[in-house]
Order: sequence, then structure tokens, then C-alpha cells
Amino acid sequence: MNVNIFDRPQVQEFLKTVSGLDKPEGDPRIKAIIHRFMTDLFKAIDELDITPDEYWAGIAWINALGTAGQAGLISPGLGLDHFLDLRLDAKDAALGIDGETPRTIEGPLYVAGAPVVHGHARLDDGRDTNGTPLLMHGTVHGADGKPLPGAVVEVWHCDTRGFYSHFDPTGVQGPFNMRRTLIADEAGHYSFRSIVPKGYGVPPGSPTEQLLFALGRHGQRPAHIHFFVSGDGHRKLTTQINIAGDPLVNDDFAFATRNGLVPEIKQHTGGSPVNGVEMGEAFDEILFDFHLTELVNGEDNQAVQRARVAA
Ligand code: MBD
Ligand code: FE
Repeated sequence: MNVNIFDRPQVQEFLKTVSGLDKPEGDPRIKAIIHRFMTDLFKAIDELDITPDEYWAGIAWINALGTAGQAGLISPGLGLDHFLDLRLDAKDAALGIDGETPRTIEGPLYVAGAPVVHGHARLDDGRDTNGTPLLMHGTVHGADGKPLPGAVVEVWHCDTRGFYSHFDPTGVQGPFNMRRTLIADEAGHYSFRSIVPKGYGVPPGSPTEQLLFALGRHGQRPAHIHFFVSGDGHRKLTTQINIAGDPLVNDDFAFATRNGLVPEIKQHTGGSPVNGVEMGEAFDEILFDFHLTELVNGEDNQAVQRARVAA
């Protein structure tokens, strides 16, 4: 037998008290958000007849999630990061902004402070020999469609085991391996050599994986490369490209795949330099241009402040 007490006036009054709405102190915005959250949670407990055992299992899971530092990992897994992107897309549509490279989620594994390199850089330290050498390059365009000299392209990706430097459980990668801040040349051109990454999986046995498994889901991402791209007078773009042909390209636990972000890969069998870069034997080439958008009333209305690792 279930009981429903949510609509009782005492419960509604209690929610206001819990959220501090009966007091002048505190932050009105936080009060409004917490009131809404607690209202929805009380209602869910009442309507779904969530038992005390289920409730306390949830609390234990939240504690484990925090101890593992995985709030930023389950967030994309539950689609929240992608939902925030859809809202930014809708705001752009309402403002009549289009023609931009699609945005997609940042994820939790960016590290600020990567070495700055002008023009071309090599991202990998050469120690992961299991990856196909990769040459990726292209032009950063401004809102007027013209190349944007001096544009800043921050790039980061994982190795062939799916591990990112600074978050590598085996500790074998040096700082900023496969991470750089590239400065585009006078023609707005950026270029880097690295290796083609493999997909990422959430830590086995982790609270994030436990919840995903309970949902009948997995915690894997297709191979991808992350970017922040910025330039004078333009909004900073957060995006990724996927490695075409990865079997999970349309089955990403973090929901980051988008049309326009799966560039073709050109396979080279041998030696001749591409764009002046000597790659040696077989390698893959990705050509990908970025299109930025103008500031809105002089401001980057899509800039995201969040806690980030810095090294
Ligand atoms: C990643 O590499 C990533 O990009 C996201 C979104 C989540 C977990 C790991
Ligand atoms: Fe990633």
C-alpha cells in the first residue's frame, strides 16, 4: 500500500522552511533552486513510493561518487552536459546565430596550463607505439568566414589505452602528454601530429559504472579529440571530433557525438610530407576547419566557468 502526503499543506510549508523561503537571509537564487529540487524529490519519493532502503542506498552511492571524484563523470553519463549544450544551441537559434562548428561537451578531463606552441606541434611523447600516427590540421575561421590569425586551439585526447595524462591510473604518462595550446599562424592555420586515440571507459567497478550498469547501459566513449577554440572578438568554442569508424561513434555513454563532428580520415601509406610535415611511414590525416562566432553585445555569452584541474 502506498500513501501520498505530498499535497498536504504541512508538507508544502515544510518545503518552504527547508529551503529558507521563510527567512530574509541567504541567497534568493539558491533558495529558489533548492526549493524546486526538494519539491521534485519529495514528490518523486511520494509517487514512486521510494523505500527508506532505496533512499539510503542512494545516499551511500552519492558519498561513493564524491569520494571517487566522479560527479563530473556521471553528469555527462546522465545526459546533463548534452542537455546544457542543447540549451546553448537553442539560445543561439533564438539570437539568429548560425554557421558555427557544432559545440559539444567539455567532459571532466581538461587540464589548464598545457604548453603553448605556435603553428605546428607534436602532442604525443612517442612512448605509446600502439597508435597510428595522426596528422590533424585545418583553418580557424571567424564569424565573417575569413581565417582568424592567432586563434588559440587547445587540444587534448587520450592514449591507446583510453587514459589521459594527469588522470592516468598507471602513472606512465608525463605531464601534458597529448595536450597542447596551439596558436594558429598568420593564415589561421593550426596543425598537430599525434597518434589516433582509442575510446575511453569509465573506471571499472566505479560508482559511475555501477549506476550505468543498473540502467542496462555501458560507460564507454568512442575515440575522440577535445578542443577549446578561441580568437579575438569571438566566442570560445568547446567541441570534440570523433574518430570515424569507431564502433561506438553513435553509442557514446556521454552523448557527445554530433553531425559535423565526425570528419573523414585519409589513410596515407607512405612517406611524402603533407603540408610540410614529414610523417614517416603509414599515417592518418584529418582535415578539420573550425568556425567561430562573434561576441554577443561584446560578451562571450557561452563562456563556461567551472572547476578545472590546473597543472
Ligand atoms: C572523457 O574522455 C570524456 O570526454 C567525457 C565526456 C567523459 C569521460 C571521459
Ligand atoms: Fe574525452
